[in-house]
Amino acid sequence: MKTCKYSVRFTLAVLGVLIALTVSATAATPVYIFGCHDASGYPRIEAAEKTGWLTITKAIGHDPNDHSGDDFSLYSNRGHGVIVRLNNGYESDGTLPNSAYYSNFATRCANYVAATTGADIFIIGNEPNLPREWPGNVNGDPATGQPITSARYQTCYIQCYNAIKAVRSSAVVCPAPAGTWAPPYSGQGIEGFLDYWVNVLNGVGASKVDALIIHAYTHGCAPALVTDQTLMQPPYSSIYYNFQVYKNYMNAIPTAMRSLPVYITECDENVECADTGGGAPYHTWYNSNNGWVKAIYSEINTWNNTGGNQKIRCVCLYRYDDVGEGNWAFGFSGRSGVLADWAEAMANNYRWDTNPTTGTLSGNVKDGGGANVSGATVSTNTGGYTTTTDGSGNYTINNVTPGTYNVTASKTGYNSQTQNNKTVTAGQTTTVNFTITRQTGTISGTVKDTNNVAINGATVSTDTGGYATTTNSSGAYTLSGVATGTYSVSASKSGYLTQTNSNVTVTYNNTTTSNFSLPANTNPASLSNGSFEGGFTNGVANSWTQWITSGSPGFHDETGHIHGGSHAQNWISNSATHDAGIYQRMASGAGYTYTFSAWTWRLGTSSEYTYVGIDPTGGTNPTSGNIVWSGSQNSNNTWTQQSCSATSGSNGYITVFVRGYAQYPYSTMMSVVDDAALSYTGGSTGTISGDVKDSSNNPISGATVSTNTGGYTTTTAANGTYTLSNVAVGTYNVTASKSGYTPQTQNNVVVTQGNVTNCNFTLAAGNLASQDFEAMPTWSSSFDAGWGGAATWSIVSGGQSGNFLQASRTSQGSSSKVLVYTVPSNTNITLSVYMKCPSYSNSYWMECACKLGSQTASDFDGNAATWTYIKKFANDGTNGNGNTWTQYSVSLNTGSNTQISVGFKHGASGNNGPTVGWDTFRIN
Ligand SMILES: [Ca+2]
Ligand SMILES: [Ca+2]
Repeated sequence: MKTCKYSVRFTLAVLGVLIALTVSATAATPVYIFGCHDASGYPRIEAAEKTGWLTITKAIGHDPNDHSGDDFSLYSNRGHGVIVRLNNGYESDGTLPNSAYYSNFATRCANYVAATTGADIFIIGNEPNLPREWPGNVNGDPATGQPITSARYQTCYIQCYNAIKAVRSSAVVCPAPAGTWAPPYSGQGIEGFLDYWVNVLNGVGASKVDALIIHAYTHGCAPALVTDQTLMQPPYSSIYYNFQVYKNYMNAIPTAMRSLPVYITECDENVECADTGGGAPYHTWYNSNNGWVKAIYSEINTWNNTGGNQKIRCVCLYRYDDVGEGNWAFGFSGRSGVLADWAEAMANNYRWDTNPTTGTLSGNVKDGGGANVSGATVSTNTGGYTTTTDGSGNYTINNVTPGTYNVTASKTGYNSQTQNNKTVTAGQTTTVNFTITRQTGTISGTVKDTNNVAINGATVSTDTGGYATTTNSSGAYTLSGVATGTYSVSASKSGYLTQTNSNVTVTYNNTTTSNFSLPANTNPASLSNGSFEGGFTNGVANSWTQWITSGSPGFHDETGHIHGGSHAQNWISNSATHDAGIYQRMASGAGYTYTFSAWTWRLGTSSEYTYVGIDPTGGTNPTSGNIVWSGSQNSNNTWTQQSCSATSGSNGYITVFVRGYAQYPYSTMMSVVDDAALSYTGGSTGTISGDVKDSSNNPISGATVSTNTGGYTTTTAANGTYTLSNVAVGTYNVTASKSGYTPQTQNNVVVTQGNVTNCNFTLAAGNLASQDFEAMPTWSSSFDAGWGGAATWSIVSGGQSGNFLQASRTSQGSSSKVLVYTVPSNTNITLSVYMKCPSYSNSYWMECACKLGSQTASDFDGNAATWTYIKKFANDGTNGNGNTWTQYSVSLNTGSNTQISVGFKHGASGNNGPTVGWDTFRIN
């Protein structure tokens, strides 16, 4: 044997910028054979006007509680096929973990697949016959680490396959490719690479292999090496030394797997070709458009078009990203010659499906406003084809039998649309786009104050969708044409506190009533433009309104007689009497004692009088008896400051007045006012407001917010906000709480008169229920099967934390205990428990399971199939966990149930069984 080919892998945050979405994205199946290792090469494939294949390596570890995944829909939505290689880790971590953790790795693989969108082809590990892929290896020394024998690989693979299929039956799960040309490691029980690969396939069996993965290369960059027939030396004397090695693999595929898809996920020119002209780094890829890439794809295209050959769906060039190790560089993204060679190769329409029998339906769904609609169902009238749109409103249905279809897009809350007589042709994509319009309803109601008096001109608006209107003189409003859905509706008006009604649900063609009762504003009034420096409109200072009850004085911007600044307000009659002035109405809480003052100046005679006044009820009639006036002032040609005081009521407004009264018709009767001011004392209430969020910064609606004294309490709106108004001035401890969260209290929240104190909360998710087994719980029910003896249940020290629940027995039998917990309905919950169980050669079972509703231990014994296992150990299944405390969990939705039953079981047949333990049970 001349050289051994092996590949080195790296930890790569290839997709660190992608955000995991919960939308479903249909994986794509490109018809062309082009591709590369690493997702970032896709623009090159698109530049060739092709869709292609992207191989992506992920190190996912083996934490069974890690539920993270990836969103590859960026690529699948563009029609690219995504092949994800699932590694435990790299280098000494091993492509598979130590065999003690195969079960955990299988759970982690299933978790990853369940949380991943835009990909449906998954490879379990990589080149496991190579020592540098073994867990614990030191620099690939075969004397180190735990060898991944063919038998070990099969054990791990079958667990992974079963776990993945349980969460996504449509996933395509593939055994790892072999490390091509690797020697046998007889001392470690590792066969030659081809025997190893075939033994894995035969050992796993055709029922658990969905596709096949191959790695093939040349030993150099000459294009002739692609078809070179040189053979290796013994013991591999029938194996090709260059790319033709792929035929060794193809010819070795077990008969039962001869119809499966085959993917070549690594292919390069190998290190002998490194163009070392400039020294390190030594490139795997020779930077030349010498036809090597064209030869590779031509070779596979020839294979696919020959006789009944098993189709090879892609060759992914290894690798696009410009990464390396030591002196070696493996990427070709910076190799312009290789890129040109690849582009010219892709100009060929090499298809793996050389005789397509089906076509594709694809398109987009928008709403009437042109926005993409995700989650819309697109289906055909015949053939049963259906899918849902992704987060961008796009859909693709592959493998559609050619014919003519009526295609319908529909979604709850929308009027569906059908496009008739759409023709699907083999090997082609038929584009069918849709516009579906929202179904609408109406929200109507009234806005009144807390005295049940209509509020005219209040603004009513929704939190989303931009629906808004104002109330009429009866306080009534109607929002029509509102898209169906649930809204938070707010009513607001100056002088009042804004009120929000959450969870207002609009249904198709129906009217939903949402009424408001607005408390008056609690803040003190604030005077605007008291300096009269803020501009004039038609002679009247901005923010002020003129009033005239007799005569017809003219109002002007006074620039000659000024108390401060350069402007003042005047009103003048010539040889005529008048009673006139200006007023300003302001929102105000109740209980404030206001002092309104202004500097006044008069020209004329002693018959010209000025006054200032306050209407504490907010009226605008200058003759109202509600107005508290100052004394009069009639000193000529003199600035005097006049003032008055009044206490505001609960109308929500006060009005301040300035009056000039010309009693006799002298030649020029002129009043001037400047530097008006409003101050206050008193007021006795303020406001506490803020929001309640969870630890992910998402709003928590329906949380209760209350004070420790005074009885102030409210609940948060849909956006998590709350307002406690009319809170007596003082210091409070404010608590926010909601089921499922740990309550939080903010101490020493100070409320000052008329002011809003902000008080926000972040609530940590808390346990819905817990059982620490520090003492024997009060069991809801217990059961011992009639055919044997009872187990011994005890609380002993040495638990995962503190004490734990131990079960043992002195004879055969099956014993169950059940705890019933109260849970909220329609809520996603996770049950977790720590268990320990030794492996045991004779018949036994040790279980923890749950079932919604109030159930008995007898039901757990007799109807275990209707229970959901959190974990089960048995001699003929998962045989213990090394007697090591390990956490197991299961998640479910409570639906209409308000109780859940949790069962603990210990049994053995014909012997005593092992001694087992449970600890730290949680419902979150
Ligand atoms: Ca002024
Ligand atoms: Ca404990």
